[in-house]
Amino acid sequence: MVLQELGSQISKALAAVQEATVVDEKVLDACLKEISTALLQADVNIKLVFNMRANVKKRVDSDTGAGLNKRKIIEKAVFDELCAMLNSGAETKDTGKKQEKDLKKGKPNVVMFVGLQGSGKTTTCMKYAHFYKKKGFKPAMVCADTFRAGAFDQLKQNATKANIPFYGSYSETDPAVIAETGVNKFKEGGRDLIIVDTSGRHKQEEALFEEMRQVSVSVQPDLIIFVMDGSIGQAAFDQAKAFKDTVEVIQHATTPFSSISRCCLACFSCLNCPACLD
Ligand SMILES: Nc1nc2c(ncn2[C@@H]2O[C@H](COP(=O)(O)OP(=O)(O)OP(=O)(O)O)[C@@H](O)[C@H]2O)c(=O)[nH]1
Ligand SMILES: [Mg+2]
Repeated sequence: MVLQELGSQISKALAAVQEATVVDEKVLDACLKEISTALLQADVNIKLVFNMRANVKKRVDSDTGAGLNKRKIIEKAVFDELCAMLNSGAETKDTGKKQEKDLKKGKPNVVMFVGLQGSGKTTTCMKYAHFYKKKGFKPAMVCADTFRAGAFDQLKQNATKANIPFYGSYSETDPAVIAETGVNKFKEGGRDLIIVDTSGRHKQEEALFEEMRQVSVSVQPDLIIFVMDGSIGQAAFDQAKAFKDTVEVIQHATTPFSSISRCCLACFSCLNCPACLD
């Protein structure tokens, strides 16, 4: 819903440029003001909105020349800036190609999921496993959540339903030990996508952050994905930063996908971290 509204407000602002008899500074400013207001209402970080506005203006100023269609230039500049805002870090400057950590079939890719309590990590782990299974990978799941009672049962139930091998323990209390044992077991078993689900934690919970760091050290993940609940809005930024300062977060996922515009992607683009499963 939020995404739809945002899209139609941006389209409306661009349509006004198309309809203007003369496209001058005033028309461009009005268009950018409308787009900026829509983005701010969608909870996008103010710094990003400010940058978007400045970059569009800069591009329009430098690209406009005799014979060039100013309306098209504005439309393209806005489109590119919005893509860059949502995709920061996803494209390399020189090749324009996705800088995503490509998972390579036949080699054991270890992917660790981290995030706040209840943000959707376990659900996203399952979606991720299912997605890559369909692409021909051989996923396996490791439950390194010893914090929440029932976490292992939840993962076990979901993995069984999706027919994905899993590992966890009811007796071991150290998540780093479980994670390492599970990852080694699946590496030996020839699995090429080993997903490590971890406990939920908040940036003020130092011990839990230390635990997350230890899990990361024990499994040496190829990729760490931060999962956040899109409805937390601007608070996503501080949390994301705390996670990224502790472990090397490389991608992020927002749940549910429909709330994606509620700032989280924008906040994350500040951290130079693209979305997974896009
Ligand atoms: N609609 C919707 N619900 C979701 C989505 N992802 C997770 N949920 C729901 O959010 C709740 C928490 O999801 P979990 O995947 O267990 O979250 P978690 O981060 O693993 O939780 P903890 O392990 O307790 O930290 C569950 O009721 C899920 O069904 C999503 O993409 N869409
Ligand atoms: Mg969980």
